[in-house]
Amino acid sequence: MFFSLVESPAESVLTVHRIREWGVSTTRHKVVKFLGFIRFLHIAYTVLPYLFDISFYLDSTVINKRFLTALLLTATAQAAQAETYRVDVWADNWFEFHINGERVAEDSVSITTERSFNAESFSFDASGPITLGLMAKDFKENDTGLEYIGTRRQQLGDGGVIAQIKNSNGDIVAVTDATWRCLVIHTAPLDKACADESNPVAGEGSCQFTAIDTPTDWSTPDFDDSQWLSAIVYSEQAVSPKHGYDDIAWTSEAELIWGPDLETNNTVLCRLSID
Ligand SMILES: [Ca+2]
Ligand SMILES: [Ca+2]
Repeated sequence: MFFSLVESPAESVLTVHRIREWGVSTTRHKVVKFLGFIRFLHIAYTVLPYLFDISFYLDSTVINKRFLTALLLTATAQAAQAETYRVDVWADNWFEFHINGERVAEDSVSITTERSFNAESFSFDASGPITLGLMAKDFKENDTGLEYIGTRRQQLGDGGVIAQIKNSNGDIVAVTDATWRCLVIHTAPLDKACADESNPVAGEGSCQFTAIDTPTDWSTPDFDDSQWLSAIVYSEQAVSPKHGYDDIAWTSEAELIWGPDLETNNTVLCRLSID
C-alpha cells in the first residue's frame, strides 16, 4: 500500500489508498486534510488579517460586506478541496502508477511471478490538473528480452497495459488510449531470431538490445514529452488479456496500449495530463 504527499504550485495535496478503503477516512487522510486546513488558515491570515481580529466582527458597519468576503473565501477554499479518483489498471506483466511525479501505486504481484497477470484498483485524492504516469514492464529474464530461456518454451514474451480513472461521481476522467505519449526505454531482442537461438546471449548476434535510463522527473507535469510517440493501441485479440482483466468493468473507451512492438518493447513509460 502506498501513501504519498506532493506539494506543487498547481496542486494542494495528494493522498492514496487502496480501493478496499474507498470512502473510508484513514488517519493519514485526516492528517493531510488537517494540514490543508492549517495551510488555508495561514493563507487567509496573510491575505485578510482582519478576519482574525475579533473587533472586526463587532463593527456592524462593515460586517455584512466582510462577512460576504469571508463566505466567498470559504467557498473558494472548498472548491479547491481535493477530489477522490479511482484507478483500475491491468498490466502484462507489471506496472507503476504515478501522479504529478509521485509514485502512488505499483503492481502488487512481482514481475518475477510466472504469469503475473492481475488487475489492481486504488484511489487517490488530488486537486487541480493532474499528470498521470504509467511505467509498464513485460517480463524478461535478462537483456535478451526472452523468457523461459533454455526450455522448449523459450520466447519473446509480450506486453500490454490498460487503465481507467474515474472521479468520485463514477465519471470517467481518463483512459489509456492513443492520446497518451509513450517512451520505450528497453527493447530486446533487436532481431526476433534471437528467440530461436540455442544459447541466446544478451548483446551477441541477434540478441542485441537497447536500454536507456528512465528520464528524471518523467511523470511530473512540467516534463517535456513532445519527443515521445503516441501510444499504440492494441486489440484484446492481440494482447489476449487474462487473469484479472475480466474482473474490471472496463469502459469501452479504455484501450490496451504499449510501444510500437508488443514483443520486443519490454519497458514503456506513458503519460497524460488532464485538467
Ligand atoms: Ca518481451
Ligand atoms: Ca508478458
